[in-house]
Amino acid sequence: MSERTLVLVKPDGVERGLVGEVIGRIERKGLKLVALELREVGEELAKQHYAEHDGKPFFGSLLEFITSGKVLAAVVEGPRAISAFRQLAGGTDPVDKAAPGSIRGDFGLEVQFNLVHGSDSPESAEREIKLWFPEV
Ligand code: DAT
Ligand code: MG
Repeated sequence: MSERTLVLVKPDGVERGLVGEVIGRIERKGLKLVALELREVGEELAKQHYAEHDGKPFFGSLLEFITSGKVLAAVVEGPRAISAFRQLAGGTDPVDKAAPGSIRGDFGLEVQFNLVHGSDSPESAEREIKLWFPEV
């Protein structure tokens, strides 16, 4: 059974030229790109995307960061795509949680600058895909 997930290469990943690296890993895993767009993220979209973190101490800096530069947004599809991409990404903290071999484990150092986003559940995926790609 196929499912869809929302993937972002965040401003640090775009700035560092890691878009090709991330897309390459997604494709080599066997997942399919359904939609792909390089875009700037406004305050409103940022707030809605990260709504679950509203009120946490890092919420302000998270919004500032995600709106600080271009983001590559993608809808990715395949069997167990949500877990498959979360595994490719690695844990949230690139040093303590993300294993070497994962995107965050290979390229990240700080939790805020962890390069990629992937939806964490079917409910999140549906909500986030509607938010970023209402036409898909
Ligand atoms: P994930 O991106 O692995 O789903 P999350 O949803 O818990 O992680 O958090 C969203 C983003 O917020 C995360 O990618 C980086 C940032 N973040 C999380 N915890 C943080 C913390 N303790 N300090 C600073 N930024 C944090
Ligand atoms: Mg999350």
